[in-house]
Amino acid sequence: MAQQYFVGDKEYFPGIARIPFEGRESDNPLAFKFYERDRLVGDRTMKQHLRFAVCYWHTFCAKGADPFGVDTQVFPWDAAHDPMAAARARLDAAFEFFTKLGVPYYCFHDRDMAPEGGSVAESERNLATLVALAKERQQATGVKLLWGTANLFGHPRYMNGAATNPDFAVVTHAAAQVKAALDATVALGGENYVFWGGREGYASLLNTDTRREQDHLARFLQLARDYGRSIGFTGTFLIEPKPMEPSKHQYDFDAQTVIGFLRHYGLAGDFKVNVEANHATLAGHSFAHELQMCTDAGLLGSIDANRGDPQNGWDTDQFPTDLYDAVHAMLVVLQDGGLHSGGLNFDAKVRRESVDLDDIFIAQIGGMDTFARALEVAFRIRESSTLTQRKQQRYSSFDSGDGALFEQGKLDLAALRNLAEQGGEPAHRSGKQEWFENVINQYL
Ligand code: XLS
Ligand code: CA
Ligand code: CA
Repeated sequence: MAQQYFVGDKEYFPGIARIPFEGRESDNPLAFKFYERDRLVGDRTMKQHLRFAVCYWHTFCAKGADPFGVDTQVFPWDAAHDPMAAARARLDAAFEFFTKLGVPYYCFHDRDMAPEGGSVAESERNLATLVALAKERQQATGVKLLWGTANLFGHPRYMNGAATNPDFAVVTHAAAQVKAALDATVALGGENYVFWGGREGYASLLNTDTRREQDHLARFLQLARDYGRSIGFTGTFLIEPKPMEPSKHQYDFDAQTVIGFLRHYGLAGDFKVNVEANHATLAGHSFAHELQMCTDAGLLGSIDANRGDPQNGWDTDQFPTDLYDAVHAMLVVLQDGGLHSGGLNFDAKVRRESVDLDDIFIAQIGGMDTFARALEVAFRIRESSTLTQRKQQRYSSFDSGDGALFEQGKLDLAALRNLAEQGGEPAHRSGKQEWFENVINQYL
């Protein structure tokens, strides 16, 4: 009997079987060209290196609406009128999708999985009911939770912020939601828990006490950390930076801002950073820059793999296709020793115009193939090119002699002055930027 890849009582993607690997010559849109799960790259398989995750929200909840138009997607799992029945159907569709695609992980917000109730207690019950079902589905399919989170931006009560809301009553509701989302994450064995503060910022400085709000944010994160640890969460808490949208300015602007914040408030031991590519470019950085800043700080937690559109100034959350960019990202990941307990979560959605049900498979396959190829290329660059060596060589004057003494803090400013006098004008040394840039192309 053919293996069944759906776990509920209905198949939501009939006609689509488990996505096979067919290699780059294949013209089957529903096949991997580069991602071969069990293929070894160094001492780990592609699956172990890449730790792919599907995001629940864009994939099964977002239906193509934009500020100028209503939904364009019609999803079969939304047919039921009762929100809890629809949530159950969505869960079954989600696990069928994860299984057919062959991803090891997924990520979700509380409200993606279960509808908000009329009270705190009812919302908690709704979530707990769906979490129990998700646990069964995880056991049946082997799919695991990369991270859970709470949606602290959608409900109108959060219009002035959640943990940073000027009204304490709203802060308590945010706490209730995070508490329940942490319970859910622990129940599902989630490896990380994410805070993305879309409305933790301001629209106007004139009406905002930014100092108090940032203190409140830190206090809130401390309480969440303490609660999480008290219920047995041993994973990593992650902050996901984004400079703006929906707020004009978000406190978690970019990686370096978050790193400074975590260190300032004593949170760096439990929290790391979840870097999203599209948020990096919105902050005026590159994806690789954000990854590098986190790696340098020892705080790279996980990755939301997507891309923006350079001609649009907002968060388009498109699937990654730019190989050069992905190779650069994977070079940093490999430098960091891999993704550890993080993963590559495709926080990306198909376009409003992509309305066939197989489009979500095609999109996800494209993202996975991009990163599978990028992994191989980055691995080869590190193995066979002299890129890493040449980067180190640029700093060789600090490896011995006075340069080493400087690094060790054994020279004062006056001593440096005397060395300058003795040494005379330094020779011009080329940065060889174009050579470095060409190496990536050579290995593509
Ligand atoms: C929105 C964010 C969000 C987080 C999770 O821009 O990317 O989806 O990843 O709350
Ligand atoms: Ca985004
Ligand atoms: Ca994200």
